[in-house]
Parts: sequence; C-alpha cells; structure tokens
Amino acid sequence: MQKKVFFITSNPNKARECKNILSFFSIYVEIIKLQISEIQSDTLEEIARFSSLEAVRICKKPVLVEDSGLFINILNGFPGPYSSYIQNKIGNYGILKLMKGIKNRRAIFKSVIGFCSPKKLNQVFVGEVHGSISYEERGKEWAFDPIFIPDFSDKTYAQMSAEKKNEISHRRRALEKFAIWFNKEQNG
Ligand code: ITT
Repeated sequence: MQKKVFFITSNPNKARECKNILSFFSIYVEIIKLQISEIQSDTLEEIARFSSLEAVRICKKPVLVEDSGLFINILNGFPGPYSSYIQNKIGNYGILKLMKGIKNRRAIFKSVIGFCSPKKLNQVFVGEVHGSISYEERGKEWAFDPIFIPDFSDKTYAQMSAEKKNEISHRRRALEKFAIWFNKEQNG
C-alpha cells in the first residue's frame, strides 16, 4: 500500500519542494491549499505543533504542516517566526537594508514539520541549515532564496538547481527525519 500524507499549506513553493523530497522516501503527498490560523509564538515548534492539531481537526486525515523562518544572528534571530510577515512587508530589499554595513552576516534557516494523525499521534521534526546573508540578491527563486548562502556552498539557494536545494535544504533535513520516523511507524 502506498504511504500517503496530506500537506496543508498556502505556499505553492513549499508544496512543490515537500512533494519532491518525500517522493525520495516513497511517501506520496497530496496538497491541501489552506491557510491555518497560527498562534503567536516565539518558537516555530510551538506554531507547527498547534497548526498540525488545528489541521487534523479540520481535515480528519494524517496531516503535515510546516513553519519555517530565517534567523539572523546579529538581529537576535529576527525575523524568525515573523519571517512570512517580514517577507511580505519589506522583502529581501528591506532585509538587505537592515544589514547594510554589517560584517557579521551569520544566519540559520529553519524548518519545523508538524505531523498529526486523526488518532492524535502528534510529532514535530526540526531541520536547520547554517549559513549567511548575501550582500545582494543572487538568483531568482522564491522569498529568501536569493539572499541565503548555506555554509557548504558559495551559491545562494536561488542559484542552485531545484534538485540540489532539495538535497541539502532545511526543509530536506526536517522532512527526512519525518520520513524515517513515518516509514518505521507504518511498518511497525
Ligand atoms: P504556510 O501556508 O505553509 O504557512 P507561509 O509562506 O506563510 O506558508 P511560513 O510562515 O512557514 O509559511 O514561511 C515563512 C517565510 O519564509 C515565508 O515568507 C516563506 O516564503 C519563507 N520561506 C520558507 N522556506 C523558504 C525557502 O526554502 N526558501 C525561501 N523562502 C522560504
């Protein structure tokens, strides 16, 4: 029997990456385009856990949600859990302006995947990539992709192929942990 989960998101880029990544692990993903109401919290873990419980209440299916964020060291982790709001309001231009003249450009891109089944089996999985903020936008992919350079590369996420990004990204790291756990649960 094919293993299947429902990924609840309003973000088509996340949806595409999640589908591709989980196909490596023989998990089929059906996308449900829905904006779940999010709690205000300083931690992505709390937001993802709450959203997955909310999603299963609405969908009554095994669901995945993701909360992600870019944490910039010199800005005390800002925008972090407020990444979506900041991306919409000031975009990469605004972030690069905030970072103007700053040498310490260290940052962490983080993904937290929340899973919940109708039996209320609830888990979160964390994936992080350490890196830095570029001095200008490079490449054309979505949201923060043109300004985030993972440590093990001299390219921004946006300058990598989709396949390469899916091999190394914060989302890959979180989804891989989920997939290993989920496949064990299904077989055991
Ligand atoms: P949901 O419906 O899944 O909540 P969202 O876009 O609101 O979609 P988040 O709050 O998790 O999702 O996103 C935080 C922000 O970080 C948002 O602006 C994303 O576009 C951006 N982001 C997340 N992962 C990214 C990635 O891999 N590359 C570039 N930007 C990313």
